[in-house]
Amino acid sequence: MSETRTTCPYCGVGCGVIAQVDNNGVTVRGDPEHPANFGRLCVKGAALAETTGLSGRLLQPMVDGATASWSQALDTAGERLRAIIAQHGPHAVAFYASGQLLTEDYYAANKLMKGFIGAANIDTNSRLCMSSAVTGYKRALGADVVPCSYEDIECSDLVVLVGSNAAWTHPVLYQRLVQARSANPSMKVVVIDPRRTATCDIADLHLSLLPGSDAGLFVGLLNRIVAEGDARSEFDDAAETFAIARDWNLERVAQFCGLDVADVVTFYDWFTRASTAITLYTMGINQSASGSDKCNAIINVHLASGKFGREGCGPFSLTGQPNAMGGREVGGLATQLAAHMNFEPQDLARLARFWGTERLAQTPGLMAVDLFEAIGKGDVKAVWIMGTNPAVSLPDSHAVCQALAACPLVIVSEVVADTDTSRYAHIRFPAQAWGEKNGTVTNSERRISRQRAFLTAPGETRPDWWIVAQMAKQLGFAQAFGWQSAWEVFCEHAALSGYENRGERAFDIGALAELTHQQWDEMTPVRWPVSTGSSTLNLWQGWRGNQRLRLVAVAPQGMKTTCDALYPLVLNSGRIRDQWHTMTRTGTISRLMQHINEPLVEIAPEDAGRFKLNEGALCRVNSPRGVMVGRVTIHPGQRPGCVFTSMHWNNRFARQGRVNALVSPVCDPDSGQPESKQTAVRIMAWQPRWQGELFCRSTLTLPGFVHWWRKSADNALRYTLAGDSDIFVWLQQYCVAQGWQLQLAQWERGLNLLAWHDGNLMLGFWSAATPPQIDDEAILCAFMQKPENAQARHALLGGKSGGIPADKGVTICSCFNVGEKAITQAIANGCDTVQALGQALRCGSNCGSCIPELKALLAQKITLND
Ligand SMILES: Nc1nc2c(c(=O)[nH]1)N[C@H]1C(S)=C(S)[C@@H](COP(=O)(O)OP(=O)(O)OC[C@H]3O[C@@H](n4cnc5c(=O)[nH]c(N)nc54)[C@H](O)[C@@H]3O)O[C@H]1N2
Ligand SMILES: Nc1nc2c(c(=O)[nH]1)N[C@H]1C(S)=C(S)[C@@H](COP(=O)(O)OP(=O)(O)OC[C@H]3O[C@@H](n4cnc5c(=O)[nH]c(N)nc54)[C@H](O)[C@@H]3O)O[C@H]1N2
Ligand code: SF4
Ligand SMILES: [Mo]
Repeated sequence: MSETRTTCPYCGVGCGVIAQVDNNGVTVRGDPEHPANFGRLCVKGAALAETTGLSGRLLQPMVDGATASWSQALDTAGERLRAIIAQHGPHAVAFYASGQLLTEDYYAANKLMKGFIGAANIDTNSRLCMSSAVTGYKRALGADVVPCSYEDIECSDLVVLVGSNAAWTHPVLYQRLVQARSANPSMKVVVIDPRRTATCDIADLHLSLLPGSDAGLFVGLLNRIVAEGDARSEFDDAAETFAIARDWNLERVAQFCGLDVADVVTFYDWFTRASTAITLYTMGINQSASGSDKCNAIINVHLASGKFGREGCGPFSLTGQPNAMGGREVGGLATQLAAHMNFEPQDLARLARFWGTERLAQTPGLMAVDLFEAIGKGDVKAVWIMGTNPAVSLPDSHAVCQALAACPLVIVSEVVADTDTSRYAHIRFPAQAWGEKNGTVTNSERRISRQRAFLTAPGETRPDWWIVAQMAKQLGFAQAFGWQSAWEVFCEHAALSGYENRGERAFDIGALAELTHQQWDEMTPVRWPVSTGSSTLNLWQGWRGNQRLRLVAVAPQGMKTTCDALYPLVLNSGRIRDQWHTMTRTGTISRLMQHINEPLVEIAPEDAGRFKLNEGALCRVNSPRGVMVGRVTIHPGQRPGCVFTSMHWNNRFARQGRVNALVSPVCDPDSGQPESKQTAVRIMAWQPRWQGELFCRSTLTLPGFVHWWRKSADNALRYTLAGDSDIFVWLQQYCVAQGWQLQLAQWERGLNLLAWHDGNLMLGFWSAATPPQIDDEAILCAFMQKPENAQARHALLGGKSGGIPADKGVTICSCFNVGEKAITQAIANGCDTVQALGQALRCGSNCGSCIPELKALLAQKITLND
């Protein structure tokens, strides 16, 4: 048995994980000594062991669809890249990287592109995520510094969450907040979000503002701070900023934001009177065509009110991905250089000196959305995609897919074999996954932690930094990429951060540059700066030559999209509790699929009535760019006029489940971040002729006339199907072609087809005019056993006497697999608190992420009794 301390590869909270490997396989638990989580894990972290299997992994390099050796794949990729660079120049080549790469991988990719290929066309998925926050900090503070820590949240009197559903997206941090709030009765929590989310569970005030209107609220708050006469005004541009704010009186704010004046006043009173206040903001702010301004509107109120640079205070942009912050440190974005340097003469000269290169890119490269447009136009002819799935996550996915399909050279470094993006790849490199690779990540509070390998790397997988270094050799730059291990890359990165840095660059971990390999292996989590000189940040002092801090004059703008008679609703998109992005790792884990297993379209009761949509009905959501198909769920927490769906579904898990097929690529001019949160759409109910549930043993390629949603279940795959044309002929032909025996029958609500091989159930299909409510557990048991006797087979056929009762409802508690029906039963039997439910069923007693839902079920019961 062995135990390894490592870090969770999902969200930016950056929880420490202890992985244990023994004869029974891998188990994980929270690291009690890690300062991000002190032993806690959320359900995604707790399910990490289940992701370490090899099914679906990319284990071999591939060239033009055939497996290849590393030397063949590298030779071919090198040859094709060299040819494109020779003919069209370095600007015809681009990298598209990810905040899920480790710092060492990221550093290597950035160095190769900017330092040696000589163009700055390396951008990353952080453009879709953090770039507005980066722009906001750089404009105000002179550097990309997050001026807060998790402890600041715990000791603040007022915690404001804006555009953040932290209960689901930063669950362990949210649980720290829940605990701090119950320990400190004078703490208040305000949530600002058009939707009432699970995060509102602990809110003293929820401001359900109009989508996109946040800047108005914060500029109005600045007005109030100025009006009270104690605003700090020693900052650059203070006079201009205050002047604009004076036009934003309460009535104007309330109207602009669609809020009651009284609620706005409450928020302003609390903020101005609190001795400490901290604002946490994420995608509801950043993902906007004026996201940078929104970030500055938030930073302005903290600077002007003096709620900055001291305990319990500050504008705290939470990072999403596990290493979004590391990417910012290495200069992963096309608009910056490594180690917090910029495209300015001194920085360019310094970096060229350090890297020993004469080819350093001199001007910024293309930002993500522009980059894919340039690929579409043929200006960029080769793209290397590492650790991200742009065919799903970039806006306007049809255009992105068309660009990739037309691109002469697409290289993809991936851990899984089949993604929406890798379908377009000419060359595929198999990367090592979490648990196999070594390196570092930096979390939201600037804390650097080690990810450590505890499994042998399978097949031909390699670390991402190694693949980059090999490619550098192919391109003739072997000397600058001679590293033998991730440790050497880390030390070079640390040395660069301290290089000629006399306090001008806030990111300084120069003191770590001399770590021995063993010291690096044993490194405990540390917050930067860790410099050889002073290692604290003087937050009130701007960086880059001690220039002053700045207020940014913000003229509030609304969303860019406009609703009209044809597209009357605003579509909002984001995350659900148990899935991670494009589902490549979480979508195949049964227990993470049980909470929400389809793309749900949440709509307010008023709108459901207006557009004749019933709970559970299928619907088509259209924008001028595309369509997605989802299932309606009526949610009183939706603001009328707004709908919400998740960003997760994609062509591997559904037909027409991609929300980005609808989203337009309109971006913030300063940060380049797309407005993923607001798209004008219409919704129409779709009543298919039949709906069905299909269970089988391996993935199916279904015919184009069927809509499908793939769901994972233990020991089988499950597809929910719907269509207008008959599928039975297709299914029968498919089963016969496999050599299976067919059994067809009528059940009480429709048709039923079973396919057998050697007494094993290979495929089962139940259809009806409305969703067939069947007991999937009984069916899954049949997949595991040989249901030889006639009675067992009859039960599967769904005859009236058969054992196909209704299902157990959605899984509310994924930690202990407790379904909604068991919970409502327990409530009916007298459980009237979350604690009582926990004692009866264990639900909610581990990570706590489902407590808001348990409370909602308890409240429903009370309403019924009323
Ligand atoms: N379970 C899970 N957790 C994750 C991830 C995941 O995929 N799954 N991904 C990680 C990553 S990379 C990221 S970036 C973070 C994102 O974390 P969050 O930003 O918390 O997540 P989202 O669901 O994208 O959006 C947050 C909220 O913004 C709200 N919103 C939409 N429009 C507006 C608006 O105009 N104003 C305001 N104030 N709010 C608005 C939405 O209703 C939503 O509730 O999550 C991280 N954690
Ligand atoms: N409409 C809409 N769109 C959005 C958002 C939204 O809220 N709404 N959110 C945006 C945000 S904030 C983000 S961060 C993006 C996320 O979007 P993506 O980055 O596209 O999503 P992931 O599924 O995390 O993609 C990561 C890929 O890397 C692979 N991978 C995992 N580990 C490794 C590794 O070690 N090495 C390599 N080479 N590959 C690896 C995974 O299998 C997966 O295919 O989506 C953005 N898109
Ligand atoms: S909160 Fe984030 S880092 Fe922590 S276990 Fe959950 S997903 Fe992983
Ligand atoms: Mo993100």
